[in-house]
Amino acid sequence: MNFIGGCWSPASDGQTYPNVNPMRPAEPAGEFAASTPADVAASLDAAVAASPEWAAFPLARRASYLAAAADALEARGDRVAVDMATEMGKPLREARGETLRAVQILRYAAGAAERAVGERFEQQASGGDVYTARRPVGVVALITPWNFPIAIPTWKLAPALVYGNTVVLKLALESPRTGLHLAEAFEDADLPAGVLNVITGRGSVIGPPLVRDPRVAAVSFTGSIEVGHGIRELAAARGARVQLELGGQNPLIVMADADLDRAAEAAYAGAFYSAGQKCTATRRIYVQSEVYERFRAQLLRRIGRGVVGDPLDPDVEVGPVVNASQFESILAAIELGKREGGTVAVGGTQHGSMGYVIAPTLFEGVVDDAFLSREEVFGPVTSLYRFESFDEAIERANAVRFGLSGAIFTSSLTHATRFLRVMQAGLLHVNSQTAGADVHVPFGGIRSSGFGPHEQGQAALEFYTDLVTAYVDI
Ligand code: UN1
Repeated sequence: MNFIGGCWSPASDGQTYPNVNPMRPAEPAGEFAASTPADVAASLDAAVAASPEWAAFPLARRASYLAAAADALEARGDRVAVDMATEMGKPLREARGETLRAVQILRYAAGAAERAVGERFEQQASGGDVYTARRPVGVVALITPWNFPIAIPTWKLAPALVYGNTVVLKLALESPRTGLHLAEAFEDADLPAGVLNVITGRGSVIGPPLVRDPRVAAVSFTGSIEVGHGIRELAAARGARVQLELGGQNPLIVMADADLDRAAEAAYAGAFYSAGQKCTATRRIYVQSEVYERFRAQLLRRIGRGVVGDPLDPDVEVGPVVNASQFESILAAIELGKREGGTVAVGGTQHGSMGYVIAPTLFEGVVDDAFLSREEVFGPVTSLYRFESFDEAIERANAVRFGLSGAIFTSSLTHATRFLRVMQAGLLHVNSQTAGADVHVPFGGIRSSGFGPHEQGQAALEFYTDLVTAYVDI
């Protein structure tokens, strides 16, 4: 069911689609509304109608709904995590963490009521006040992916709502059940009808009418470059604001002076947690020649110890990928990696015989212009490269069109500092893995990894508000 205007309703024509459990594809996993352009129109009608009253509430009153929704989401946290593991395969331990992150995001956004929303100056001529203020942009459309099915919808809608916008949230086709928990949490919080509207269904059917509608002032999207660029074109054509979070091809550099235990653990987690289905996942691992063999052995041992399989098993670290087509395309990319001269050090095939589980896969000997070195393979696949000098590592790490995240392991202040100056990425990590995001700081990429203001932290204010400057004389 969709959540539109405070009510639960089926798609306008009653159509549904089946959801698939990637660990047990043969078992039914629920039916969800296959929304139509008419459902988009209804949700926009509701968002437009709710907008003036919501925008006029004091910030602290809007924040109180977010705080209440955080409590409601926390109370249903276990169910959210199980639904997430079931419908998109994220292992329970990470699914729990992601749910807590969503709760934290709501609480952080609620705290906006206690933070500055502008700056005060003195006018040059009169000495009177001149200050900046922020206004909601109006109705915003949020188009979200399946790989962080609760955190990403939350990090878009929390700032959108607290700063006074009303929302139409389109959930990913593959993970509707998880996202609908958010609608339920806001319903429990007694959010006024129409402030948050949540719809499910196919992006190709409901995305274009949503993005094209002149009532939508801003569109925030996380997903693939191809879809993102299409959205940007549609939105830009009518002058709407647009924010895109796209892919990554994130490097991890291991210097000879690094703590190799920590580096190997970070490589494992960065490449294989969530089955590598994070735009921040580690796709390339550059290791300095002197420690290459030692690091390789350590990483292989870690992979050997890794627990792979059913995402509902609380010990499992790597579960299935999201669906059959991702499974096929990741296996095809592995074959291409081999044809292009790479060797598989471990993995490379399905793990076991159940579900869409791919064994954590480590390549070696992949050349710099190979597909695996340049493009994003959204699965548990990473490659090891050997380098001699720091400058060489940086040059090769930067030789892709993406710029989301990058990490270095080193004990040298010089290497760390130089890395922080020249690594082409929006998220820089010294001695931590490429993935992960704190809720109170900006998140986003440069180059082809993103477009528009970054998300989260104070950066979210930029996207979800208009800036005005007020001159006041007496
Ligand atoms: C994280 O690394 O924990 O879609 C967050 C993605 C990113 C979020 C990554 N937008 O994978």
